[in-house]
Amino acid sequence: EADNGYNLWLQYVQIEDVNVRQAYIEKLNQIVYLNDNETINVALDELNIGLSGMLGLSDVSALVNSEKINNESGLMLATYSTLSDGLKREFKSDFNKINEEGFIIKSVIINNVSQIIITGKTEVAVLYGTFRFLKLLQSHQSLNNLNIIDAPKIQKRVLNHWDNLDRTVERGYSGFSIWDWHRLPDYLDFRYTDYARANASVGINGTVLNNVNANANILTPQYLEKVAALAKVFRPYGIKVYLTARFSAPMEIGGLKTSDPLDEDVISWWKQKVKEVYQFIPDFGGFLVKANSEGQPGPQNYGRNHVDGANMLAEALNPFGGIVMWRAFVYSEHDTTDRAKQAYSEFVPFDGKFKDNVLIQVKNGAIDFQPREPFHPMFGAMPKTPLMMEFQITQEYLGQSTHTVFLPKFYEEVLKTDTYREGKGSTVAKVIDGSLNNQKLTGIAGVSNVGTDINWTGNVMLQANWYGYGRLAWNPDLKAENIANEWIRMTFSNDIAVVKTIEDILLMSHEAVVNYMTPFGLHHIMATGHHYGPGPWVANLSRPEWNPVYYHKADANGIGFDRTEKGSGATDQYAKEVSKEFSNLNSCPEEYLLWFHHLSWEYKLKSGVTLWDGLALKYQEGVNQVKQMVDYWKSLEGKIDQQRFKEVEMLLNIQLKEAKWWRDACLLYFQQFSKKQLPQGVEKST
Ligand code: GCW
Repeated sequence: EADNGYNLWLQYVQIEDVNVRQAYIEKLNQIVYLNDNETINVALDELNIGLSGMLGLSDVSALVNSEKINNESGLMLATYSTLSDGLKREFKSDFNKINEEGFIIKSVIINNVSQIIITGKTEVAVLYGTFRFLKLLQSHQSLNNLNIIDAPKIQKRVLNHWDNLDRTVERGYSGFSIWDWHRLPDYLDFRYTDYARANASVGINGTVLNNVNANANILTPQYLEKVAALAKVFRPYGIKVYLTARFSAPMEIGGLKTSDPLDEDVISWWKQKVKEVYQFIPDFGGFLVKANSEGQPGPQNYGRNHVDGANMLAEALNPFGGIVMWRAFVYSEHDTTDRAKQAYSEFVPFDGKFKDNVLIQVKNGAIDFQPREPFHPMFGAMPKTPLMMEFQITQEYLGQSTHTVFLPKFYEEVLKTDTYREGKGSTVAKVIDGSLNNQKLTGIAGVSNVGTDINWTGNVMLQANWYGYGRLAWNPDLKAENIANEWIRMTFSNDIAVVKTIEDILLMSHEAVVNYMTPFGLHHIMATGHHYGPGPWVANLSRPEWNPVYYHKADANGIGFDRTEKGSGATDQYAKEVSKEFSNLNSCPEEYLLWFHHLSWEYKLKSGVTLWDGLALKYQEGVNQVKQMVDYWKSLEGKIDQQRFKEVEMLLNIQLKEAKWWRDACLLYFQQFSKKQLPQGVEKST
């Protein structure tokens, strides 16, 4: 059989075991809904697709009614306000535990008949509960005595699309942009709805439609009309639309002579523009801005600063409830000592200066979405400013859509790291969910890996990264392992052997890629421009901090970037406990060794081998891990559909070939400096 992967984790294939199916069917004699609303309607649509698929029911809609419960056992969808007084009382303490988007799924007995109630304060909460309910069936769990109470810990759970208006996608490896601007607003591709379903199923509630490197055209009425059409499709699913705001828009599309954020005409131009946007899209979410970064215009072009720029936009959006997500990804060619220090130096002094509706969006690490980076020192360092996490779901530096890398494992690693900013236990997750400093506004962004490929992400295994990002955005304390488990059950199979095998592959994959690309804290040694494959030798680019040699600093004496006090001093940007840990060779985790230290080739690692030998062995370990992944995958033949089996098999084989390429290229290159033989156990170049 074939499965092209289009249905993501919303497969809803028929449950094979008749007994399991029958047990579910007996619980679902009717589906009652008490709110007549477009969001409840899409929840009912989803139940229809899900239950007819999984239970083989021919007419789910016949079960649906909007009347109060009679004596059939079944499912009831209702917001708090439509619940009976009795149920309101019964659920009171549960409702106290949830926010506007949280839901309750509970088994109750009404008139001697058992009912499952899905409720929440809003319709969207009920929709989220519906997806959770369907997940119970997707993963073959019991529907007895349900008592699930869950609510998102982060408010703005957003995808960032680096999609251009010509449908190319910057750093996108899954085809073209799914936004068909040419045929919008009147032609609504069915993908828009399925995209919304997928996002809502994991609780993603916002999407920035266009690239942060963009011109201002998206803000013209011609495009706003198209944006409004997309917003209309997404609205029932609780998804708000956001756009990037190019700082020079007042000049580019407004005919002004300046874009100075303190200029009266500029201020009123933006106010007018924002008003217009809200006429098209009344629930517009707000702007994402990349300013004074990699050539993008910004307030500094006029001698102003990030606060001037962000606050000017924030004031324009404020009357309508919109927010500004101002990116902290800045580095300048004028400061060449250590790019890793620049965002912190530029932003931290502004703590407390931004308006209430501004979030500062910070990449997980201080360089740029490397296979592994220590957490960005800004996390925890701006207690009076809401910081938003920016993860990259698309794999710019991680083998793009060819290599299988399960990113939730890495996201989890970052989120649970302790910043020590308010003492022990000040994890990055607590900075992001606002609990560390009592933030009123919280957010998280993931740079999307979605495109026009039939299976959305180019490689079905990477659907797990979209899914897992959403799950962690909902609850940054979730375990990657559990996320993998549920994703596999929904996407491939509940067969224990299949679940276990794919779980093993996913959970080892991130460490594998780090090992064969950038072990021991090496970073930014990818080929120039496209960032695919190795390129540690590149040394001639116009900006020094674009050259891989700037980052690894390999020479006859050793390798690594000294960021301790003897070096760039970047370690000082962390809380003193963390700074000490990273600066001191005895306590610095070996994962970050060469990120923070320049060490001789003879340096003794914890295992007792020299750095050179250890490095070579790590590259080999990465290759071995991919071999293992290939073997594990092969054992699935016949246990999952042929199409996805074959596709992933081919991709894993490419990954193996390229893991060797990485190992060989990097070791040959570094060997010129170390002048040492490869240790035993490392295969010779192929
Ligand atoms: O990761 C780098 C990418 C750029 C990207 C930039 C950014 C959108 O190479 O393609 O531009 O970061 O995050 O702004």
